[in-house]
Amino acid sequence: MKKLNLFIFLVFVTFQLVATNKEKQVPPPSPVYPIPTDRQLAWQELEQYAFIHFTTNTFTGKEWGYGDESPEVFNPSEMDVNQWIKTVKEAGLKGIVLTCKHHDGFCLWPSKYTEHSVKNSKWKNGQGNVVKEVAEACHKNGLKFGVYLSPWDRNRADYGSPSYVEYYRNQLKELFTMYGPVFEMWFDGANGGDGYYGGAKEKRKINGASYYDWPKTLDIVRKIEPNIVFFSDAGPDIRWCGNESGFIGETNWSPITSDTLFAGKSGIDKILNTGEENGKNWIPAEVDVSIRPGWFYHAEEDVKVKTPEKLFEIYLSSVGRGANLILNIPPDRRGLFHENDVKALQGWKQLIDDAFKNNLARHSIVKSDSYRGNSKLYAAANVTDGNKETYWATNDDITSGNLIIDLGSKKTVKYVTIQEYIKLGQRVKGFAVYAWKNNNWVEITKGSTIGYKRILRLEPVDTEKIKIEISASKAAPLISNIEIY
Ligand code: FUL
Repeated sequence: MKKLNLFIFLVFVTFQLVATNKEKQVPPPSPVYPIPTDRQLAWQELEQYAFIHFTTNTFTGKEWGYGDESPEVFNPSEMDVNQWIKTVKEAGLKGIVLTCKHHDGFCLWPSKYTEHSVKNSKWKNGQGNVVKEVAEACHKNGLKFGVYLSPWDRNRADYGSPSYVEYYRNQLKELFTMYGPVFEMWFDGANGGDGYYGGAKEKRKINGASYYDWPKTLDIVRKIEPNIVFFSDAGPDIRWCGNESGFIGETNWSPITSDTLFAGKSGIDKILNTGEENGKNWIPAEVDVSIRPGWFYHAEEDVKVKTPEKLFEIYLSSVGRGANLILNIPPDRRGLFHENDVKALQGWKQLIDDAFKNNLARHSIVKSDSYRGNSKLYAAANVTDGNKETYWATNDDITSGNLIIDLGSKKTVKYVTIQEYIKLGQRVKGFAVYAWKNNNWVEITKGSTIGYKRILRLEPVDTEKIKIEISASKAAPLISNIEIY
């Protein structure tokens, strides 16, 4: 009897060894370039954060200050950064990007390089510092802090000459050494031309491609903050989505060929909106949109705050299509988020929580038509294990395939979330979702790209099985996560 036990044990151990060895022999797929950098990946996982537009415009009613506004007008009566932080956190936003200086040139911190700042405002008798307050509150409360510093400055007399670029760089050094860590830097491409310019009151034109000497400027910042991601229309780390209405393309490639993009290029907005299947650079998109019609607070827009439902649509057409969302919430003249905005954000969060409460796929059985080298390392079960580092993959010569998720019993399905393992590049270019109905697979939706995350809203369907079919892919598809709600 004992001998038999030993024999069974040895057979078992041998099997295990063979199996483990076999898994070791199946190498992971090669990357499909371009691929994201670590800092881009960390940024992508934030998914959504707040934008805060605040300057003299809040008190003058403008969207683009001319640059001749007296610093004295900046005087919030009840400013409370803790109210901003609380609202932002409760809404599920992961950070704040603050307009430290907008096009009007007014600085929200007492920069030593200009008099046009909070130090000459009535607020706190010139002793206040919005940037410091926001940065410190973010860091203390586990939120990321980001900087917007408008390159265009309608206040400066020397705007257009080399000394202004020096000024701009000095301010970047000031901000990054005093208020870091900073996760994202926003370079606004807007340049309307006319302005106060120290009293010259004229139209100035700069050569956008050469004036700022961006490589040198970015290098200065990167040296202080190695993990920063730079946003501008075309990167280098993150690109604009091509509109300010709240959507990225249904087809959204993170790859794009940035050296062929320049402001004013015909069709650039469309290219930024979809990215390029064969783009040479990995530059994921960010969707910037305001909770109100304007970027700055205007009392007359209190009744035009976006509804929770509209914000939910925006969530689906940004985060739900593999872009990050930067949602602008402008403080009012008190220096508080207006009650209507707070209410809309609370409603929005509730809609998200309700929609994605119970992941029906979490404990389901998943099968695939094939998996890489028949190795468990790449099996279908990886898409529901809650581990973002594991994924289902096919053999290199197979660029299509399907995953069947068995829900165990009939459930009402409203959303399907799919994620690619983008560390090895974005691959999928065609897919469809099917539901099992009356002993048949019925197609319920289809699309092109998946990328970091794709959330599909369905006509609610009662079914016990969902099939995801990858119909076309640039190389073996790699799916890391599937959720069903
Ligand atoms: C634009 C600016 O001109 C707007 O004022 C706002 O800051 C928006 C986010 O970017 O280019």
